[in-house]
Amino acid sequence: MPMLTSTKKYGLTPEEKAFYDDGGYLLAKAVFTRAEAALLREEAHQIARRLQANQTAGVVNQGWGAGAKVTELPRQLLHCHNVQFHSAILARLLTDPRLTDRAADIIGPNIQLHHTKMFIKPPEKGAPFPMHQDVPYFPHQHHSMIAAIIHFDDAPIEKGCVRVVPGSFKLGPLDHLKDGGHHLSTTEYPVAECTPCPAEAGDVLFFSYLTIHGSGLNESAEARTTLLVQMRDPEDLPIVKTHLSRGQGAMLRGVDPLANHGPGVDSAKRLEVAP
Ligand SMILES: O=C(O)CCC(=O)C(=O)O
Repeated sequence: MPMLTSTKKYGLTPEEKAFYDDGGYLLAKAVFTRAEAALLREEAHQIARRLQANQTAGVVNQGWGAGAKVTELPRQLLHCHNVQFHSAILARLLTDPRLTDRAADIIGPNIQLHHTKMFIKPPEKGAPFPMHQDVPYFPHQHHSMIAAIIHFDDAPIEKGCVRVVPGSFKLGPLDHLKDGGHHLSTTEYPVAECTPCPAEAGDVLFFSYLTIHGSGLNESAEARTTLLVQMRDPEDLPIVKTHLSRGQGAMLRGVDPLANHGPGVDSAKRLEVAP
């Protein structure tokens, strides 16, 4: 296939699509090869090493304060937003049709970047995330927003793989507690009782920003390395001016029918409440 084409080659199978439509999540297997995942993993760890050498604020933290409600053990997270500004390999990954063609079967033909977030959950203390929806962080008019978590190494249960509540997107936006990250009650939604999505290097977990998700502590001897790509239909406007980031509004697939239209020329500033 030529490099520059808009022809769709890598859609979801009808079974995968039906699974997503029912559950609001899908673990797509072997989207990238193990060799590619190993390369991406090294790239991610190099970014983390550079940021640490530069003493970049916030690169190593404890994760959400509310992680303390999930475990009393020490918690640590290596974290970097906007990785596409750190590495061309990671920039290229965002428009790879193996990712975006599958996302198009969920969002539609046009896919716009909201933000990227790399997480390295270090061995033995990789921070957990209490169960939550992503919608409170960046609510949109039509709820087209999805996350794709690309796994750069294996993420079995003991590594603190992502967990979900199947079908929970049907509940719509829920009220969240706001202490230490927007999250749901840890007694109502205990992480350990939610459905685990153990993944292998190269797998991609897609889920709606309405799907309740979270993850446990990485208790294993190896880091868990992932890149989360949050993306939306460019015609689905934010209803709150919040969570802006560098690169927001970049097109990953298709076109932006609203480009240079409306109150902001720059799509990252096109944040006014939809009419
Ligand atoms: O990567 C994880 O373990 C969960 C991340 C997550 O829930 C989030 O960033 O909203």
